[in-house]
Amino acid sequence: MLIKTTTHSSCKEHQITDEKVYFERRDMLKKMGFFGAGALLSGTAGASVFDIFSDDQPTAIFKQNALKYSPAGDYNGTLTPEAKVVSHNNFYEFGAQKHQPAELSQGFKVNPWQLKISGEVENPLTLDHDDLYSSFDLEERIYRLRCVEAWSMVVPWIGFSLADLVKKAKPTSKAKYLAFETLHDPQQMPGQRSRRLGGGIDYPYLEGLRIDEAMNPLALMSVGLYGKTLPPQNGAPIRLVVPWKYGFKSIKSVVGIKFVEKQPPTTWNILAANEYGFYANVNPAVDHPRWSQASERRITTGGIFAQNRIATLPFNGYGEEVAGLYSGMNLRKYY
Ligand SMILES: Nc1nc2c(c(=O)[nH]1)N[C@H]1C(S)=C(S)[C@@H](COP(=O)(O)O)O[C@H]1N2
Ligand SMILES: [Mo]
Repeated sequence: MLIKTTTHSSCKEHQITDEKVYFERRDMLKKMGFFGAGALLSGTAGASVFDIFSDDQPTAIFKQNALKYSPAGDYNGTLTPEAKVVSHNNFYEFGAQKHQPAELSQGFKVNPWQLKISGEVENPLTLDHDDLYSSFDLEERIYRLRCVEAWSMVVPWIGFSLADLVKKAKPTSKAKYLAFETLHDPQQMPGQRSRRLGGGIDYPYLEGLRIDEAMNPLALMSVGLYGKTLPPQNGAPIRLVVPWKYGFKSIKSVVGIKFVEKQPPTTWNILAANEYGFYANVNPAVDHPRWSQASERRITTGGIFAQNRIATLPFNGYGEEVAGLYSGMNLRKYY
């Protein structure tokens, strides 16, 4: 990935206010019984609880389950302000500069939407727009996101376990990998019309996971953040979040998940195989050919070059949960 030289120096009161409003809303939901084994949920076991939402504007989603995951390591309650999470983005389909996805994706239509689950499965299925919010138990998970470019954030996602989707699809014994695909719609995605704007990528954007990685409880299909449906720039209406891997694995605006026998091709690996591997596990001991991965800039409220620099942790701090997936593997070779 190219290091961009555009800076954003917005450190504004309202970003802190966003966070305050978020926590106040959480408190309110808590009082209303939406957090934990809420009273309103009794008798509706298995049903998701969410409010009426419009198609294009991020709106509130009520979570069903108690918070099950929280970031390890240096995390001390500091979320990246919502205003940063939705304005400092990598989504090359809407431009390769950090500020462009928020600006160029605002008319993006996410309803109707179809996510097709196909390939080596007994139960192929298609999830329509509304199914994305109602087919699986939604929960909130606060994860660190570590971009391969050496910046990071802490994001309160809403979503469901990818493992739940895998179980529903019933993989055959031949299914060894999952191949993910982003929407290909040059009319809506200007980066797919212009190689310069789209960073030279051949679209659609492709990603993949080994099936045991997909089954790990940390792997999340996200449909929201900060208590609302995903804004377009963060991958509406549904995107993958794999917190122990570099951010480029967390593919946005997914329309296809195919279960396959062989390791599938992936976008950044196709573009520069010596820089971006299939595994892309966060690893401070293996540098990118053009920069160190030993530390990272934690995005807080300021510009991208003025952040506190912190040590990068193996598997982004989730080693306890995922290191076992790679036991015996040479992580320098399989970067
Ligand atoms: N389809 C698609 N998915 C994508 C990308 C992209 O350009 N296109 N960028 C990736 C990269 S490099 C990162 S760091 C994360 C950023 O997610 P965020 O903007 O929600 O923080 O999305 C990933 N998913
Ligand atoms: Mo990234």
